Amino acid sequence: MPSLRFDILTLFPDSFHGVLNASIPKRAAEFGAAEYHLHDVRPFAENKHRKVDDRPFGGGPGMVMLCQPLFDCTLAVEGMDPRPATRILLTPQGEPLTQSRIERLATEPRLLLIAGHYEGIDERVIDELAPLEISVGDYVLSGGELPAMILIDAIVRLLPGVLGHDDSAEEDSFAPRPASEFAGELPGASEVDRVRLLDCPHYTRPRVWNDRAVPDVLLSGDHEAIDRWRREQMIERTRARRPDLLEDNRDP
Ligand code: 9D3
Repeated sequence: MPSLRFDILTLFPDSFHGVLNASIPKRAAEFGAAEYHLHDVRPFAENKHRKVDDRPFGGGPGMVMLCQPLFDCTLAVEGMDPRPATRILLTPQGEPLTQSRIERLATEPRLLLIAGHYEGIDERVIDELAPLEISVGDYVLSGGELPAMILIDAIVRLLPGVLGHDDSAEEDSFAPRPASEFAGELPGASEVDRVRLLDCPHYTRPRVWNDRAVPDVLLSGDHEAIDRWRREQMIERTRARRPDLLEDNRDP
């Protein structure tokens, strides 16, 4: 399996080291499934003060990232490897990130992630680079670095061989499952729909803790009953906490 190459363009390359050298992202690199290349955009600024931003035309608060450093950095970095890169800009204006998007990105050979900072990026360089624009949710962060790390983490854990046992990624709450698995339990879910449900509750020893007992069914040894209970829990919790997931089973 060829490795997935990440090129990360940022003004704060050091902010990535903790995440990339921990846990699953680190394992993915050690395993040879992913490689991470950090690139500081600042050295690409051709002005003498290595300035990467300026005040917005039309006025207003904050600073806007200049076109030139980001554009030149992107082309230089793309030239470092012959594989074509899928360009991705992390931005609050982007398409909301979903598990199906993650699954598709995990099959690409190379991803070039642009993490912006400041109020934004000059629109002309976005038009020129035509990146995929992705947001990680409707809340305000101070830059695109954490979103880029979220994207990397979510992708590399899907790469073959990175997780301990083969099916742990498949069993995730958000992993799609054929709706037929829930025949009769989910009205409206057709054969072809892929249903994403929240996970069921989990328990381990001791059997009673702080007067709280583990549900009897899990101690029954009746695996059919256990499966049925877990499925009911998944559906019930999804109904209670995330009814939106049941309304729209298709995740484009
Ligand atoms: C005052 C207008 N702000 C837009 C809501 C400006 C602004 C806020 C935050 C501009 C940039 C940022 C920095 N955030 C990101 O770069 C970002 C982000 C986010 O803030 N939330 C969710 N996903 C993402 S992806 C990149």
